[in-house]
Amino acid sequence: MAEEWQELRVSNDALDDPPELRARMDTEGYVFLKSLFNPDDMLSLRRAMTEKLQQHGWLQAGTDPMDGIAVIEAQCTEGDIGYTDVYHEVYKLQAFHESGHWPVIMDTMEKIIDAPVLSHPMKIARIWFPQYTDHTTPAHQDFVHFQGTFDTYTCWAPVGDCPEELGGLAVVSGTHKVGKVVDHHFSLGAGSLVVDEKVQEGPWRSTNYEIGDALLFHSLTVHKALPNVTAPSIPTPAGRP
Ligand SMILES: O=C(O)CCC(=O)C(=O)O
Ligand SMILES: [Fe+2]
Repeated sequence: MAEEWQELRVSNDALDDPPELRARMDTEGYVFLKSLFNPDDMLSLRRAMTEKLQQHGWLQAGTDPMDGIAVIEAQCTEGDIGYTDVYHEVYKLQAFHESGHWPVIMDTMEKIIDAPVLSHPMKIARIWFPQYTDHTTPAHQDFVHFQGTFDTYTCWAPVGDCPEELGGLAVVSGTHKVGKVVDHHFSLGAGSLVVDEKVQEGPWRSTNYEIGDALLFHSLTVHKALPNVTAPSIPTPAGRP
């Protein structure tokens, strides 16, 4: 059953106005930008990642890895040995780590924070099996996982179109203003921690993401993934071009 959410505010109108971008991050705890990344760059990354997934048995042999057709029997999650083995194959890709240094994201973050940017060494790939919804990433603040300084921002970007049913990211606007780490407790799902209580009531904001879109948010902004409810045998859309 689909979850309720409202559309993210699109901030492309403020791309040439850094103080306005900064004001939106300060007020809402996120900045959502359509087509920030070059879709060709994202598609090359998608190919490199999905080829690894196919070589290691998570995507059906003989299909185009770009279609992302899962082997449903291979379902596994963070914490399982089998998950880590394949995750590490993706994590070894230089192109994956380089994506966190692409000039467009460095420049955009510099506009938002009005200071030099350091790309955090910890990149995360979120690779999730269809209809494995007990393990959908629960509501959390990223500071819990990254630590360091609250002045840390996440860029979440899909390597293909990511309509609602594929389980894109959702945020609760303004939740970073709490100014601290709120209590979390154990949960199934990526990261294994969920925020306690009220904040989970939302309202949640998300969108039908397209390749190239980027959601930037503060380390204290509460966010989660929507469940991936797609049928395993349906190709997932790679997106433009
Ligand atoms: O895409 C997802 O499943 C959620 C990613 C996320 O919030 C995280 O990795 O911290
Ligand atoms: Fe997160």
